[in-house]
Amino acid sequence: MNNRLQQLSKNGLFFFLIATLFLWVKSYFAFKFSFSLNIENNFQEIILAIAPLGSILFFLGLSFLFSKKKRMKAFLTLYFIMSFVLYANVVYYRFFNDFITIPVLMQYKNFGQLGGSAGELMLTTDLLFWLDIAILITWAVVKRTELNLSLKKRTIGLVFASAIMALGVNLGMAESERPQLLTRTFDRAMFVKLMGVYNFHLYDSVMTANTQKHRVFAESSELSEVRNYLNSKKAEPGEYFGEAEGKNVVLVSMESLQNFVINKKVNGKEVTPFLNDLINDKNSLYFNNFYHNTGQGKTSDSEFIIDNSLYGLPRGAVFTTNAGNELNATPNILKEEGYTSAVFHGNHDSFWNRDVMYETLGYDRFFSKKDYNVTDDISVNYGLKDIPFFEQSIPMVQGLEEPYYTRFITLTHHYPFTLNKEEDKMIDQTNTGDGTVDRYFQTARYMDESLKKFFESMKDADEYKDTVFVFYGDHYGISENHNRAMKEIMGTEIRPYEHTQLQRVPLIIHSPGLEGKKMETIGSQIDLKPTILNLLGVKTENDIQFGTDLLAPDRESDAILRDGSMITEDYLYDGESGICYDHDSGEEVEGTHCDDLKEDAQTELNLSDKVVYGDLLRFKDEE
Ligand code: GP9
Ligand code: MN
Repeated sequence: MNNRLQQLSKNGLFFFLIATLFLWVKSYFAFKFSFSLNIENNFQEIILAIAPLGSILFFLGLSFLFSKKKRMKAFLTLYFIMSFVLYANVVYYRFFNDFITIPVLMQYKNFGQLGGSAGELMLTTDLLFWLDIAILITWAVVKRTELNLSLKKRTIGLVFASAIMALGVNLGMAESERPQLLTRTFDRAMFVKLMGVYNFHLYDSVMTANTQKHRVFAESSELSEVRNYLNSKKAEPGEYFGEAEGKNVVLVSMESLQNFVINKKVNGKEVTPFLNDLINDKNSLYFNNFYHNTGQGKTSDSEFIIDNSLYGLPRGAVFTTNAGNELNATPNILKEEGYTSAVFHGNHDSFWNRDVMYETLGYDRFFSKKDYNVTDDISVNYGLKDIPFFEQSIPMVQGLEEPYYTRFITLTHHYPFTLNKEEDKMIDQTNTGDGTVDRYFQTARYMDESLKKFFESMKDADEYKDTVFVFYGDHYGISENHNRAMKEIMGTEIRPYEHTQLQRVPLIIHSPGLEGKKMETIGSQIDLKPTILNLLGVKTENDIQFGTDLLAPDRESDAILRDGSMITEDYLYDGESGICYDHDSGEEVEGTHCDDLKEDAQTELNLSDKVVYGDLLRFKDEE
């Protein structure tokens, strides 16, 4: 037996496999106990265990590319680097509750924060992280002469084949658990949970390189091109300019709320009684033809679009891909006017890279999950339920210095639209047989109730009279996959025409003293920044912004959606199918009627993408 062990200890393959096992187990334990990844089921548990294997085999396998003489050193160095990456994340996580990314590494100011406390963040038990390395080094030194990593070519091939297989299995399982994990890049915690920390860094590197590539080749002349285009679509602000000067701004992002639920009844009951009343209030402006422009970045896209009047990107979420850009967002603009800015949201702060992006946008405060008292009892789905969310937010708003610019992001009315308490179910579900659609109205009703309570509390807290409220839907909640049930709900076939019209989201601007009316102008989220700034009396005419003030009398009444659709008073062009419709009748018309719309939409989207990809606003002062 002893002899056998002696023999094995000289065997390079055995050494390689034991090292792999060490690193695998260590990574798994770190993932499981050093990060709070919120494992929801056994399947996720299995994914978590499998996740590190592929990259470990692959990276350690790279040592075979070195000459036999240098191979052991290369192997131990690679092993050390991977351990270091893991450990660095563990320490970083203790402080930031997040994972290291390359853009963050480059922003040393983040590490400045960590600087002094790095020592405190290391624990004695962390020595365990280095135990395996000590064993491997000792092993390699003791057996120096006999132990080497010269494996047969076939074995090496097998190592790489296993790496690829493990990676493939991991990817397949991850995609089935969270479709579009790679393309949408929504959440680092989610990514690490499903793909492990090593793959995360690989992915982050590719993403960063991609962003940098665009940026490096951009030139300041491109910004002039954009400006020329924008000059041609300027609109003079009208009588509402300065109507809300010096007031607080409260934006409420209404999760997944589409405009078709407004004034809709389900089983005889209103879905959004509060919003329906608010719309009819004499101090409310209601926009009936207001579209969302979001793409894969969903809520975060809507935030980006609204604060910058730039479009989100055709792929991925601009919050994650371009968080390092120079921007000219509303919070920064209003800072000059003496405003404080804050975002309130009951999910954890790294979701959609918000913690990083909000700094770029110029927010002073981000009240996220860690600032709220979040227990299972008052959570559902992604996090804190809307009613307790607003309840707990009130003292936080009261603590802000006035005037303030704030956004409250609701969460409960999010796919899959579930509620866990009978008392939260204020109306019955519909019964189309499509669960998503049927539950949709119930969670919408719950959110509406939370808005009503919020509104009342703001009045009680004396935060109402000097405030402009902007309630808007962030994006659609019901996708094309539910057209059958939606036909039943809407009483009409869902063709591309109806589908595009379903991209309308509610927009209500309310403030005591404001002259209310119903607005038929066609617009979209891209128009909110100039609308809000003009209401506050802040001139924006020289800003790079793709939207126009929705209250400007001479504005072009139109909307461009991220998929290339465009809606004008005359026509509706659906970007996905390429079909052209008469706007009012909804009848399909000759495609040539929409040639201009198609081209205009493409031009505008491309120019906006150029600004974002090229980080063109950094050239603002050079022009
Ligand atoms: C998550 C919330 C929902 O924090 O904003 O995100 P979504 O999936 O709608 O983009
Ligand atoms: Mn959303």
